[in-house]
Amino acid sequence: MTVDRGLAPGEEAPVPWWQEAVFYQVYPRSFADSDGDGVGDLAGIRSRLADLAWLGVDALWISPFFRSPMADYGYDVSDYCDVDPLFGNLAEFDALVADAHALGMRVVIDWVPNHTSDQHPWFVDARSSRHSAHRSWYVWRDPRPDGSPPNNWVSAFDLSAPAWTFDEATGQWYLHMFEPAQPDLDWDEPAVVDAMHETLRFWLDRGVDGFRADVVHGIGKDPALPDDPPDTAGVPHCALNDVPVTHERLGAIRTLLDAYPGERMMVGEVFLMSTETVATYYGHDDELHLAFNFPPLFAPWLADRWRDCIRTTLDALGPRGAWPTWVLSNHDNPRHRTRYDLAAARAGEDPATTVRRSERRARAAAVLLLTLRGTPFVYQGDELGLTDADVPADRVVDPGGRDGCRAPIPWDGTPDHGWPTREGAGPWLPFPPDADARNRAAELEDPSSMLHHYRGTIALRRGCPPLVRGTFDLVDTSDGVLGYRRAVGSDAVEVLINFGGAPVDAGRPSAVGADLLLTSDGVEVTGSFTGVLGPDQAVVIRG
Ligand code: TEU
Repeated sequence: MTVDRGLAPGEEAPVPWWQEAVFYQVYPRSFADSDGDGVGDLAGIRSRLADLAWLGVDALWISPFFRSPMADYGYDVSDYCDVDPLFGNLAEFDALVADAHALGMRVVIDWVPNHTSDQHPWFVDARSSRHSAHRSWYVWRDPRPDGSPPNNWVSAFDLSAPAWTFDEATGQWYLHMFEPAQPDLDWDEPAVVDAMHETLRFWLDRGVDGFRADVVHGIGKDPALPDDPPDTAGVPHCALNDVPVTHERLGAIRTLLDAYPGERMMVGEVFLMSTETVATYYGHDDELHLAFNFPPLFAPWLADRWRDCIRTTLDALGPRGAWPTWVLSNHDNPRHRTRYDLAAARAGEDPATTVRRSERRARAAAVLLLTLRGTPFVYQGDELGLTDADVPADRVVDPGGRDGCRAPIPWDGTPDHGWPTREGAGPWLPFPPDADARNRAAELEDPSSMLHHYRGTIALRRGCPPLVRGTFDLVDTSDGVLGYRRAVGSDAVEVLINFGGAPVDAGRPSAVGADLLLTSDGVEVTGSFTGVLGPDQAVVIRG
């Protein structure tokens, strides 16, 4: 992937910060609580910035903290330009950004352009009458002759429910790809485009480094609102929506961002499962700077499947000069460690074996995430090796069944794990399993912990140009092993990952004797590679 930037021979192209950065996703409700109400907040995040700088991450993506009735825990925004009192206020946000910048970390915030809350004043006005000033800001349609919704689209969290809600008072249906409390904006209305651009400027002027744009491929919809094809029955419309006008709209957003100094960026959540299609949302370096790519988030822990994911990604993005992203976990899906363990159980692995392998697999996955070509996103708590919380039925709160991965971060081994709540009721969700032992304070004390493994791998990456921006080539290995070579000129490293639970000859005779730079199991890293990988072991060696 060589882009001609008109440089002198031997001169290295400057790389935008977001290509070199390790991002860390903060889900504010569950990160850290400063005021004892059991819900995390901005001051809580601010109090932990030094810990994140110590970990070595370069940028934070903070999930929504805007005013919201919390029907979807902040992804239902009722004021884009204010902080919900639950999380603090604008002054605390400014202080958070200033402190993060002083520590050398960028701050990227979530922007939710596809829908607002039904409590947003725009929608309150829109539904007040067919003739209201904001009626055209949302997608309203008459019922079909039999009274049914305008088309067959289904919503994201309840696949048996239409993506439409009938408004009795005004006699029309409104569109919502998610909850009824999240009406979709109509970006065909120029006033919506202007108003949403204003919300970007509001935060850019406050100094944010960029945005993670929620379901951003939804800002264009086919104006005819045709039925989804019958063979996609049961697939939410948000996983299918892909129309040309969205690209124009992203181009305008890119122009807006690029007009600001300081390389402001946008990483889009394009929730489409075809990586080839997702690639089109980068445009030709004139739409999204980055887009999430979800097949790896759902990929099982198998060497062949990962090889396919990597090939597909690099083949789809490479020709456009588009920079990949890698995600193993986020706030919408079971953590990868939980997914891999559940898949092993389903495949008949003995539970005692799973206990032994679980930590090793998660450690190898960290090496994979942090050494692929592209920008890695670490989800809060993955650096502690957390698994999902068991959430009893009477504590389930999320309409999308995603509470387990949103469990609060256990900061220490005290009974409240760093979440002293005023009424002693504890945080809004239960803690992940084993929080007495698996918490930040305990892992900080233990040099062999997952926390130190993440820190060490991030540090290795930072000091190793081939891992940050080098070329990428898959290499031949034995079965069950994934191997790749990263290089900048003659400076090269090789990454080898054993996806199996038994020692294996990696099938890389040429690598025998190479200097070991990192082993995922934390075993002595001085010395040279013997050619054999331990069970579930990843190694980085000099190429
Ligand atoms: O997610 C969009 C999305 O498509 C996923 O929620 C997907 O439907 C889900 O992972 C399937 O399990 C974004 C946010 O990340 C999510 O938290 C919000 O609930 C959603 O948009 C609506 O804003």
